[in-house]
Amino acid sequence: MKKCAIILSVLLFALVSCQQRSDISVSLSVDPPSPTPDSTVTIQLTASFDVGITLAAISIDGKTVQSGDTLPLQYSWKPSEAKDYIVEGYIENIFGQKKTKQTSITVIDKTAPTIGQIRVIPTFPEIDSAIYLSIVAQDPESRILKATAKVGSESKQVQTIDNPIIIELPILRQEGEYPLDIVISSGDFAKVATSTMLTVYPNDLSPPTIDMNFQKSSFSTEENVVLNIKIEDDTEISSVLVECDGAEKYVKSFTKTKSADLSVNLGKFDLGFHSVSVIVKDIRGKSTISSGAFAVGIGPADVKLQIDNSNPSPADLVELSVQTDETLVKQITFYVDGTIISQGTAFSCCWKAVSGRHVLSVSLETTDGRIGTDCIQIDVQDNKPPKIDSFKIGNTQLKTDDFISFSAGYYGIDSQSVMIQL
Ligand SMILES: [Ca+2]
Ligand SMILES: [Ca+2]
Repeated sequence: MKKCAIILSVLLFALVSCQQRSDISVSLSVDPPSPTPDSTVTIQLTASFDVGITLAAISIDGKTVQSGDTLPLQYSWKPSEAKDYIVEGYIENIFGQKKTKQTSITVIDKTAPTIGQIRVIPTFPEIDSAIYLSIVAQDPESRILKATAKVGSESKQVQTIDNPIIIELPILRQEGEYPLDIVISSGDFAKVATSTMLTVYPNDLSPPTIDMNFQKSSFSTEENVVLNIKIEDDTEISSVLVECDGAEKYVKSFTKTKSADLSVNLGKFDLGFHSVSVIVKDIRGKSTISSGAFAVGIGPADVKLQIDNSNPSPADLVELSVQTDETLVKQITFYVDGTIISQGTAFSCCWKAVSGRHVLSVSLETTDGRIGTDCIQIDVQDNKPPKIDSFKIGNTQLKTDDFISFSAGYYGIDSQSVMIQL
């Protein structure tokens, strides 16, 4: 019996010595060899010599998923993602041998991705400018998706893990409608396609312009504040928004409009200064903001005096008239040299010119208690010749109410003695 044990040990030693010399080979088998996600994959680790195993392990992408001390070692795997995996088998035995075997498994996605939202960026793509597609696509089995976009005869392709997928389209040289074909794939056997139309617009080079002014420089608390706005764009105005003191007051949308003149009634405001902002957008998304301020219940009333004849002769009728943008006129008073010539609600009156220098003025009073004044100074010409009261030649005194005849001839008139009394 003892003899028998010795023979067995010698044989085992001889066998191990033989294996050590010839080296152990390790094998990994994968079934099925090309699995799909969520299918069951059987991975088996074997070795050409499986006596005296102290450690056997299977790892996938560097992470140990199964280990033991006997061979064959088997692991049932359900891959969730379609991609290439590195599977590694490892053994150690009592003889100090360590062996590794690696193989690659491609898990194939056979279900097509789904396409969600497709957006064109910018919303209004223009000729000769960059146009992008943003595609939301989902595939629970594949992280890497390939997208192909074909416009006309040109196509662009990207492969990415980003979502949404962004593709820069070819530059388009002419405005118009282009058929756009999109294919999203997660593998050779998993593709989805869709088609749409892409509209390319002419270039919009500038944001809208805004020209704004208030109906008047100052308003009363009883008055509606009116803002005049003139807007224009090189292609098309989309909307105008007016904000007062930060709050939206007026909004209007446009279609097929390049320019517009608006008179916006902003309503009544409290005493003080107020801010206004006008925001105009064009149809391509460019916008312009213009800001201003207006005063309520502050400042004099608006009044300007005008005359129809600035160089009158005596006895000419001169018309004095008032220009004002006030809407709450209470009383208008016209003066000549401080004397009232007209008072009431008439916007004009007449004055009969008299020679000399005069100051014509007007005072306008509003129902909310503001007063404005204006004046004009004029010189009325004296166009009548001087009146001669008496005329004396030598000892002869002439008067306007009698006359004397002189015979034709020369009379020694001394210039010193000629006296004209005016
Ligand atoms: Ca899939
Ligand atoms: Ca524009």
